[in-house]
Amino acid sequence: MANLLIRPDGYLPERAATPEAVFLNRRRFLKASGLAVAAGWSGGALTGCNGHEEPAAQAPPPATAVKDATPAKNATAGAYPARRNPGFDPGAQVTDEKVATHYNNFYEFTLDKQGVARLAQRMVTTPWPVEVSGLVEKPLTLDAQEWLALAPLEERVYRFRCVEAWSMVVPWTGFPLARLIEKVQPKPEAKFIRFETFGMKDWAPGMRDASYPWPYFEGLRMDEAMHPLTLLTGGIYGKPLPNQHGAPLRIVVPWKYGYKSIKSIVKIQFVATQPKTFWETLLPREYPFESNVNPAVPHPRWSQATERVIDTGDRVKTQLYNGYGNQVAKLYS
Ligand SMILES: Nc1nc2c(c(=O)[nH]1)N[C@H]1C(S)=C(S)[C@@H](COP(=O)(O)O)O[C@H]1N2
Ligand SMILES: [Mo]
Repeated sequence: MANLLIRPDGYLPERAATPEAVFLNRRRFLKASGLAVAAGWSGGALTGCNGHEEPAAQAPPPATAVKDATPAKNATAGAYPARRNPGFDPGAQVTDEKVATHYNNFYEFTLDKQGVARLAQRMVTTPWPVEVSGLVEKPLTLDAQEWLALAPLEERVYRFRCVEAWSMVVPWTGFPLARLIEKVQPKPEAKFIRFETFGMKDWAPGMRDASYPWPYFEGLRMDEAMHPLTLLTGGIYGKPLPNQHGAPLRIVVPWKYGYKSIKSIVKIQFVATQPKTFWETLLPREYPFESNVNPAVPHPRWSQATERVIDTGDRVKTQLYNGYGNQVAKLYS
């Protein structure tokens, strides 16, 4: 069991972290490990994000409620709920919180969307160093909560569309990724940004499946990353992100298919050439780098013309750029 307590490279030794946080985290972590072992892990082939969802997949949330992660005293303590920015209102009903928080894609844990919330409890998200490096004048590693204290947090209600043809409408808390980018001062040669998720196999049973190129990685063009809609995200539904939604820090790119919105980021690298991405590496024809939501371009194995709203079950028409064309179409003309 001892290896379960090893932290990712660069993590503070436990004695250097807030003792209360470490104690609480360790208790939560050990408890979660037991639960996770009991729940078991059935490794799978390439399914899920590259497999069409079952039409009747909607099930009620599990009876055992998942407690929200209790954040340690940190740089963003007291910042939630952040003020909602009325400029971001998709004019659609916000998805029921219980449904959204128990219907997750987070392959590091399991391909079972309803199983992610429970398994993800074993992640320890404080401290959480995030390295920002590569072609920048001022490379910097800060804790996720320090990065999130870089600019005022605000709440934005965004439409969110998974490539599997389901969708939700959720209030995220964060600020434009552009604020982080400005802080580190990219060099002119930096044309793309590469993002990477944690690599802790001991936390995440899904990572034992060696047919995936772990850790999860994604990328954006610099102009996409700088776009004001691209959100550096630390919260959802007025609270810090629960682990299953990508705690403690993720991005949300609302005009692209969900897999571009990488979770639980530990590394942000500025690079000169287009980086490979996790899904593109697996299936380049199905999950190209750009991956803008487009109802007119079917996935090779299913239509993208409509989507299922996860809480109501309504089937609605998918919109070009997920409804954000007014703001982003100019990036692609
Ligand atoms: N690290 C990591 N990030 C990820 C994924 C993942 O499996 N691992 N899944 C992606 C996919 S396919 C979707 S649809 C969204 C789901 O986000 P949510 O669970 O917060 O709704 O996360 C994306 N980010
Ligand atoms: Mo997805």
